[in-house]
Amino acid sequence: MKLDIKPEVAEALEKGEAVVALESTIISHGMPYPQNVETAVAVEEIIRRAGAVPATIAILGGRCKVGLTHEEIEQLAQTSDVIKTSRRDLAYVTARGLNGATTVAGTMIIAELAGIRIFVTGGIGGVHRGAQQTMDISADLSELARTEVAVVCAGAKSILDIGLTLEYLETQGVPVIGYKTERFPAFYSQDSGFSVPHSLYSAAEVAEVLAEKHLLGLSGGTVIANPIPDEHALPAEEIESAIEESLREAERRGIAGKEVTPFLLSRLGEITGGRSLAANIELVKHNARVGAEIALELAKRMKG
Ligand code: PSU
Ligand code: MN
Repeated sequence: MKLDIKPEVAEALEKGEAVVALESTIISHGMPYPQNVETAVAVEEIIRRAGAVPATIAILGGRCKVGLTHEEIEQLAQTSDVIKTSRRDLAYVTARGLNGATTVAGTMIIAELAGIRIFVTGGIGGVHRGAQQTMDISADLSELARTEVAVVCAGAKSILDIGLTLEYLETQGVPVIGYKTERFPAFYSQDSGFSVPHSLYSAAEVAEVLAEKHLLGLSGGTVIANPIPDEHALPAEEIESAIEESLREAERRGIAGKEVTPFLLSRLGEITGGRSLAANIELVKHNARVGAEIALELAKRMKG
């Protein structure tokens, strides 16, 4: 298998220490340069300072990399030949020796292969608005149904249909846990208007549920929904009007398939004058802190 686990990560996994996976589509397609590199590096640093080992995941020259060097992160952030890689793209990208930035789905697959159980990102993909017609439902959701990795995120962006996204996760049996909240967060704001089925109030409680799920032999992932800190949240009305404007533009320009999410993210950044990007960076950092804590608690349980 074309799997390269960075020595530092391999050693931590071997010893049963806390490791946190990170995705790379957020670097290549989710944020502009140079904020993408700065954020990727800062997030790794937060995880390290919390006492866990970060493992940013991507495909370079056809090899699945678990843990990147600073130069590799820079390469991903700057080159345009990086393919957004979800489940359907993975074998093509590795067989052809290409460079791929992994989505939530792609990252979960490689994290599971490496034996990593906790993964931190900004937001998961979901059921797009109008999916009744377009059938645009992110492969992240079906991955959550099958691959046993817990994803710490700030919910899903309201460029999506959050209600349908939650329905889909329920049908697929994916636990959605509100972290210190009873509301499902909407990425830039703390409340999507939907409640979460379950809430937990400490990293230890989350680790306990993940361990129990594993013991029960329940395959599939878990969504840990961690709202953006209040001081960094954007007013829901402001972001909603920016979202509607970007959605109309995407439709007018015939943007479809895997281009939709990157297009909407970059248009939102422009319309909000960078405020959506600033919020995005803060929520990812917050997720990193929480994800590291959960990974540490999980490691403790596995050892004890
Ligand atoms: N949501 C964000 N930022 C992102 C993404 C989603 O707020 O960068 C990326 C993630 O990598 C996610 C992917 O897995 O977009 C979903 O893309 P699609 O909707 O094409 O499945
Ligand atoms: Mn899609």
